[in-house]
Amino acid sequence: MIILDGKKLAQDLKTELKSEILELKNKGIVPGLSVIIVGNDSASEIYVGNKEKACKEIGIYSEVHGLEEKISEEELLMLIDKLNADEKIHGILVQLPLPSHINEDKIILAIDPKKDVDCFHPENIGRVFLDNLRFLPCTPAGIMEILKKYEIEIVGKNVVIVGRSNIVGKPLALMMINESATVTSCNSKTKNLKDECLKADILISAVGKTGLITADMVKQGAVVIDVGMNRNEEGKLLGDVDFAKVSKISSAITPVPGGVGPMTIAMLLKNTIKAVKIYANRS
Ligand code: BQF
Repeated sequence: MIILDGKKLAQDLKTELKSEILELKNKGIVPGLSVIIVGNDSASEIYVGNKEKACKEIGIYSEVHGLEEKISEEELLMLIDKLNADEKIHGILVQLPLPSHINEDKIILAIDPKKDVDCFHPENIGRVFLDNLRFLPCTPAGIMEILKKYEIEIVGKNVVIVGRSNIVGKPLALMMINESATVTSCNSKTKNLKDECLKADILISAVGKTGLITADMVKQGAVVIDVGMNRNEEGKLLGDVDFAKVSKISSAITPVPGGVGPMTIAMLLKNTIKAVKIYANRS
């Protein structure tokens, strides 16, 4: 049984990206990422901290705009307009969730699609649908990269995805279809989740529920990707998968922490460097 080491892969990728950034710097270009965070959700603060640290590690200029919970939608839209026009900023990211008085869809629509490094804008999601790519959404891209680096075949495989969020499950299903997998998308209304999961050659859980995927739901030799990011009472990070038992059945599995999470961050960095090239070809 192989543990899919996302942390190691992310380190390798960062080393590659660092040398790309050095080349850009020789041309007088420093990639720039602007992160907007509203309010003080503790998980969001950790994620934004991870992004800042990763940028610093490889030489991306990053700025964090920490806004008060009570900021108005108009003020937030004004900041986005300003960043859209800012020449030193190539990528803009709004950390979700936003407070309930702000319309997330409206905020995402305001981001210049050429700076949308999270790949949340409908134009960029449309490009994922059409396999006509600009950016890829970070978590699904991280999962595809893990499979690629470990030479896990996708073509013709039964891929079962539990969870259908706009950020992970849905775009990942599109990307798996584009790679010629046979894809099943499951959700909380799925009639017999266990039977669906048992068909998977590659099983991906992106729900956010500790212990959702148990050993009896996994086919012998399946590859298991755990996107769950749950914190227990002691603040310990846990996935959706019962790792101890499932890892005895699977042929390969991602741990939490150290699996998909670090690759998500690495893909954000990759998108930010891609944004520099997109910016150079704007107009
Ligand atoms: C690790 C995220 C759910 C909802 C919104 C490294 C991260 C997490 C774990 C991280 C995530 C999850 C992020 C590890 C960003 C991934 O070592 O295992 C990094 O910072 N992530 C986010 O920005 O929003 C989320 C999960």
